[in-house]
Formats: sequence, C-alpha cells, structure tokens
Amino acid sequence: MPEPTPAADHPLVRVYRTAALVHRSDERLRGLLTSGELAAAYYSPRGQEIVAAAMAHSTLRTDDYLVTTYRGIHDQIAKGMPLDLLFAEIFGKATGTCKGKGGPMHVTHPDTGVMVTTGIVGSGLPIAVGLATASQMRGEDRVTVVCFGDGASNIGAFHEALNLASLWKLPVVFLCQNNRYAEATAYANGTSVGHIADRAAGYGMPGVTVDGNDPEAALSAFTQAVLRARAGEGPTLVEAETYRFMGHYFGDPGSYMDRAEFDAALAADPVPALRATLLSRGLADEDQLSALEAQIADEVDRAIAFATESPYPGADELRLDVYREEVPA
Ligand SMILES: Cc1ncc(C[n+]2csc(CCOP(=O)(O)OP(=O)(O)O)c2C)c(N)n1
Ligand SMILES: [Mg+2]
Repeated sequence: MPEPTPAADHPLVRVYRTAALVHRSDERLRGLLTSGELAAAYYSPRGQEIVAAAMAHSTLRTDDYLVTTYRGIHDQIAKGMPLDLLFAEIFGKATGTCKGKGGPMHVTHPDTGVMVTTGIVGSGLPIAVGLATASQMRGEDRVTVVCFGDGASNIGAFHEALNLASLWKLPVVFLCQNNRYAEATAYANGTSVGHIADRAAGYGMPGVTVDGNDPEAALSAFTQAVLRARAGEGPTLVEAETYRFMGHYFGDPGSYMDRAEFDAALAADPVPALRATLLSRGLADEDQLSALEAQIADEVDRAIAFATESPYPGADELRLDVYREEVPA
C-alpha cells in the first residue's frame, strides 16, 4: 500500500485506482483467453475504464443499483463487486456471484447493487426503469444507473424507457458509453443524431455529452445526474464519449475500424493519461503509484487463483435457480 497522504483521498487518485484495477483485470483476462486457460465469451472494456471509475465515484453508493451489459466488467468492478466472485463467475465456477450458472454475460451481485447484466442490446433500460419505479414506490432514495452502448440507443426499448422515466420522474441515470462502434458498425452508419444526448430533448429530460476519458468532466457530469435523481428531480441522459480499443468480442481483429481514428484514440489512452496527470499535479509520486499498481496486480492475481482453484457447479445444481420451485429430475 502507498503511504497514506492527504492526496490519497483525492477524487482523481480514487478514480485512477479503480481504472487501474479494471485495466489490470482486463489485461489478465485477455491473457488467460489467449493462452487457453480460460474459455469464455469476453467483451473487453479497454478504453472505457475512466467512464466506469468516474461513474462509481460520483457520489454513487453501494446500495444504488447498476444495470450493465456483456461489456461490463469495468462497471461491475467500479461498483465494488468483489473480484474473486466476479472472476469465478466468468470462469463458470460454483463460487461465482451466480454459482457459475450466469457466466460473463449474466453477472448479478445484489450485495453491491449489480442487479442485472444482459447480452440483449437495449434490454437493460426498461429493467432499470422497473428498479427505479420500485425504489420510488418504496420511498427509498436509491439511484439506478444503467450503462449501455451507442448502438443500444437505436433500439426501441431505449425510447420507451426514457419516456416512462421522464414521465414518472424516476431516479435513473441513463449512462450511454459511446465507444463509436456497435459490433462492426461505425457510429455514423447507424445513428441519426450527432450526439446520443440530443435524444433526451424528445423525452423532456436533460441530456449531457461529456468527454468520458476526462475524469474531472465525467465526475462532474455524473455527479450532477446522480444528485438530480436522488433529489427526486428525475432522470438524466449522460453520453460519455469514449473509444473501444479492442474488436467487438475477444478474437475480433477489428479490421473494419478506421485506422487513423483508432491510432489517435490509442495515443490518448485515458489510463496512462490520468497517471501522468497525478504525477504532474503532485497528487502522487512515482513510488506511490508503483506501489499501488503492485498491490492491484497482486489483488487481481489472488482473485484469478481463487477462480481457477474453485470447483465447477455439480450436476445437482442443474434444476436449481431456474424456476421458483425446483423441478424434479
Ligand atoms: C436485441 C439485440 N440485437 C442485436 C444483438 C447483437 N449485438 C450484440 S452487441 C451489439 C452491438 C451493440 O453496440 P453498443 O450498444 O454500441 O455496445 P458496445 O458493444 O459498443 O459496448 C449487437 C448488435 C443483441 N445482442 N441483441
Ligand atoms: Mg458501442
């Protein structure tokens, strides 16, 4: 652990710690997939680390709800999901958040507010509206954040969800992570507006476009949206502009991506950029960051060892957790 200093509690240092944890986790998972030690469907969030970290540090609480997608480990880790349980679920092990029966695309962990992870594009938004309706009916001040991609904003469920959330002033933050691609479709080839946030006006809610790779801008935009939701003033559509550094799925070479745009995005990689900012502003020194990164690497290794050594679920689990009552064999 780095020596505690006044700066260790600085919001940018906290965002960096979370982003670096996501970065390391993603790097190790891709390594295990490459070596064949892990066989799983995997959608890397590489490039989108700062968005998730800023979301988590924007006055969001553990008991606030999160709904995310198949490209979701950055959101889940940032929300505080224990790494060992997350990795065990990705590995399909009995110790995972869903006993290994959800797998990487259906990670759920209510203890940290991760209520749904879904592989059906756009389907998280109405679920978030349902969760927020429940909070409103119960008189709780809990906020629901739903993360989705630019492509998801072209799905009908997006529009229905925004309409109802605005009509009922629901405590939702619609967080669109605009990484410029939906599978192999570049933004301009699939989306009718210059900014996803422009669509908020059609539903009578604030819409904000922010540089999702700028931690201060993202923290500020997300915090305003969370506070507005918690105060009962209704939903906000926040579009965080970012970039997808990998192909759509693990193994996709992404040969359809614009090279010049890709190279420019990679040159502005937000994780080392934030690291450099911490150093230049004197919020941390090289020794402290190296110690922090060593601690993160160790934490990730321990979680991977836990997942690797855990057993697969037994056959007796097959019919459990499927229906409300167990179906006899
Ligand atoms: C309803 C539905 N239609 C199509 C698909 C196939 N599909 C999987 S991911 C994806 C692209 C989604 O893009 P975006 O919302 O931008 O998210 P990203 O993958 O960039 O994070 C599509 C079309 C799906 N899973 N669900
Ligand atoms: Mg996308």
